[in-house]
Amino acid sequence: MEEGKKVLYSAAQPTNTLTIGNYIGAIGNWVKLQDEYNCFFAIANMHALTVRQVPAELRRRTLSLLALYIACGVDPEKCVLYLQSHVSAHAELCWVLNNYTYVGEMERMTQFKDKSAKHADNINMGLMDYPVLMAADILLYNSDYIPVGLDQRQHVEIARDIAQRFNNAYSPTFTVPEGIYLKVGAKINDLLDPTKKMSKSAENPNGVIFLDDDKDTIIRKFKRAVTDSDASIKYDPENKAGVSNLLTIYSVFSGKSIKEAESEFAGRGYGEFKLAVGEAVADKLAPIQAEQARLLADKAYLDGVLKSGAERAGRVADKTLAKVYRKIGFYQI
Ligand code: AQP
Repeated sequence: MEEGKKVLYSAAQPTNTLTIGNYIGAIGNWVKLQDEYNCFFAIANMHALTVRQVPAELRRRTLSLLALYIACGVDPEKCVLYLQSHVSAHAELCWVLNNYTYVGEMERMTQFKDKSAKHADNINMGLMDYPVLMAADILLYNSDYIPVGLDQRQHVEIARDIAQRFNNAYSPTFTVPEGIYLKVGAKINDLLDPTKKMSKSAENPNGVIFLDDDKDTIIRKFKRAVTDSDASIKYDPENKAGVSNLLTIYSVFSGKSIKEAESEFAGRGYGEFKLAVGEAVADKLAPIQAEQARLLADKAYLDGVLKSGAERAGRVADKTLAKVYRKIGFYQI
């Protein structure tokens, strides 16, 4: 950890293959921030448990996600990369913070409502408690900034509330974190329903570009993307959700601004535009996929990254937890 640098925290769940939404809203952005901040990036397997997982798949996806982080350019020498369940302080602080969080607040969370509707046969306590565990994740590291997609904004806000509530009840303990949201790409939408967030557990995979999709699949999915009948390639999320979503994706993957992309495609047809978006995405993902496969063949290296990450994260987290235990009156020997 470098003195004087602010702390940045983020995570992704090993719940399915990640999507370009996760790449744009999270991992790709982390890479740009890793030099400026002391970064902690977790694989949130405890969060993943809130919906049913197949154990062998969860194990496999954990390493796959770690390899993906590194393949995307997150550097384990610069950042602390670790598995959430390797640092027991997450569960312990979550339990403490549960007592400073109200049931009504959790019932109002959009993600809880959405996931309860989607998994009506399994509305478990973990699903409801997800934001408190996320608050524990963030607060353990005295994080200043949380770069996440817009879908997580409500959870960052509740983490701030919980931190302030605890600080007021005792004395300043936690840094009150701030969310960082991208100007372009904070919410990538589904290709077939461009008013809805692109999600890795979407029912119809044709609206979702997974980071392990091959070029043909990517092009096919973009060809089918829903647009409109207006035939103009302009950024207007209110009235042209599909085209605006495609422009956003193109802008991130080509490195051009939205304005530049609009001029490039002025007067051209949707078919040509969709093909160009698909090609830009496929060209960027191919080397990431190759590097991920190379890393996955070196399990000893990946285990080493996790081991060192758990030690580095654990040191910081345990210190914060000890402080909390002292303040709330847990007897220590
Ligand atoms: N569509 C998106 N656009 C921009 N950012 C997104 N993120 C997710 N989807 C988009 C951001 O990715 C980070 C990690 O997400 P996560 O693994 O915690 O999963 P999630 O937010 O629950 O995303 P999914 O894809 O919808 O997963 P499932 O289907 O498993 O619930 C977060 O920073 C998130 O904001």
